[in-house]
Amino acid sequence: MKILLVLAAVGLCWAQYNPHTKPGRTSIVHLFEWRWADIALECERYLAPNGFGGVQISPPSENIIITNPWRPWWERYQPVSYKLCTRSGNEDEFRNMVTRCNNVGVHIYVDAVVNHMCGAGAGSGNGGTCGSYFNAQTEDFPAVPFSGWDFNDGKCKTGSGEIENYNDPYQVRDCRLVSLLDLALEKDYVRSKIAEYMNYLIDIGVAGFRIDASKHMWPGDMKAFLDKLKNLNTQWFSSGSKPFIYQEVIDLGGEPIKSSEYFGNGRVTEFKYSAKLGTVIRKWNGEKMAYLRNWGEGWGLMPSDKALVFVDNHDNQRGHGAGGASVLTFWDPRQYKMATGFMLAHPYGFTRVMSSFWWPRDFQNGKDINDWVGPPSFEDGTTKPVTVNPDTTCGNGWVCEHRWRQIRNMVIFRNVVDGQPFSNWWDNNSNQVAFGRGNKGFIVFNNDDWYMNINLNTGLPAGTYCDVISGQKEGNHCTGIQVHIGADGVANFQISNQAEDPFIAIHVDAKL
Ligand code: AAO
Repeated sequence: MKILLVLAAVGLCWAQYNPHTKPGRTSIVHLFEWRWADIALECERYLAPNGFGGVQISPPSENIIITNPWRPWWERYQPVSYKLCTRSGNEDEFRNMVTRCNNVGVHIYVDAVVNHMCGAGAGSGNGGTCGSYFNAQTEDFPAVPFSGWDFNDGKCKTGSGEIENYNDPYQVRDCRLVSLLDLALEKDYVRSKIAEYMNYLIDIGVAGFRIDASKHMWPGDMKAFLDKLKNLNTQWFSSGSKPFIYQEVIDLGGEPIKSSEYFGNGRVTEFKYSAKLGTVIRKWNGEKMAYLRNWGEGWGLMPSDKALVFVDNHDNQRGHGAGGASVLTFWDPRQYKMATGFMLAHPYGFTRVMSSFWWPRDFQNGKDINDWVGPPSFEDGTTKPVTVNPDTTCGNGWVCEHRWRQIRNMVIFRNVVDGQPFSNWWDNNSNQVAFGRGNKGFIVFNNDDWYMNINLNTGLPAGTYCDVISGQKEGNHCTGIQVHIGADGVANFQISNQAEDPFIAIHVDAKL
């Protein structure tokens, strides 16, 4: 019995579900393809003042430079070494970003690409973003170093060496994902090199990792390199803090590999959340918002304390990974804001907000032929800075969804209602729904095609509140709709189906 308890305690110690965001900060934002210099500025001028807990950054490790097509965003998922220079910046800029963000209480989460190196057809030369030599054909990466011994070629049993069938877990773990050279994670040497890379980042001060392509690694092999990780840097984190781990596993059901196999290592990306919430808000397949009453585990999603959730990610917003037409993105702003508002108001999961760049989307025969287009850049391929317009939106092709008033204010809403129970659900059996978070916040949606006029019990103290969707509280006045709550906690809500944003959100920090 004693031994069992000790084992259980050890298990809990290394499995990392806690994002270590500062108290009262409950979401992170993926600043996809941003430069380190811009992220440092954004932490100081925007993320910290608005209560964001952290930033998921694009992979910082040296990658191959691809020129055909011209500098696609996905070249960064083809590492050639673990040196820290990429289109986002060099190591000095990386360190500067981590320090400055941590100093204002915004933590950095690294996208770690450790399942593989570059594609088999990547050739050879000094074509990495730090100028490192590599040879994809001989599987030689001297800047790590990795050599042919460190890859899975012998282990993969398919004729092509590629993953041919997702119904065979051995192929998925031991063969190449879209020709990417598959590291032999059963080898202690390979595990040690990966841990060395991650520990280097931990020492610099990062708070955790998104682990790319986790489905393509055996959970036990991942545990082996995660067990080698240090505690977080005590300059910013309390002693004994372990890095936050969230594993990218696409499990929409229908394949033998399940997200649950990875729960022992940390959190897992919940792709069903993205696909299903999009379907509901779009009202496809007979779905309606009333069905969201038992959103979460009740919908077959993984346990809330294991889930990393999002409305869209950098893959599925452009048809990569488990794309699917139901996924909502900034291209459908009205529905996107509603979905993001719902996600941030609802207690399920740890939330990640997407922040994208614009690209010339062009559907031909149902497929976006420009799904590869990289971040806004100059002719020489360097990434353009993020500029900020007078109205606080971004320029230079950066979409900055996280700066949209409705989304930013819902990030704050989530912080205000943190720890409060899901309460006072109401629905009209169609697409008008409302719910609260204890006595701290309340949100109402009208996704029907008719006017909404309803008295609802909010659970909030009496008073006048400012809707943080149509506006916000500024000083002592409200730039948006005002909501009057009576002594009984009841308020009247009227939302036109024609409204720019057909939802209203109030919380105790926006009380007038
Ligand atoms: C590029 C080129 C390739 C070339 C390669 C090497 O596009 O043609 O062979 O370089 O030269 C990104 C890009 C890739 C890019 C790669 C490397 O997306 O296009 O390849 O960088 O530059 C799988 C993985 C998942 C992965 C996702 C894209 O399981 O881990 O594919 N995501 C991560 C990153 C991603 C990155 C990589 C991994 C690689 O986020 O940005 O790739 O580092 C099924 C499986 C999924 C599988 C998808 C797609 O999904 O379940 O596990 O994701 O297929 O293959 C229904 C099903 C759903 C199914 C889906 C699609 O929805 O319900 O389960 O259909 O069939």
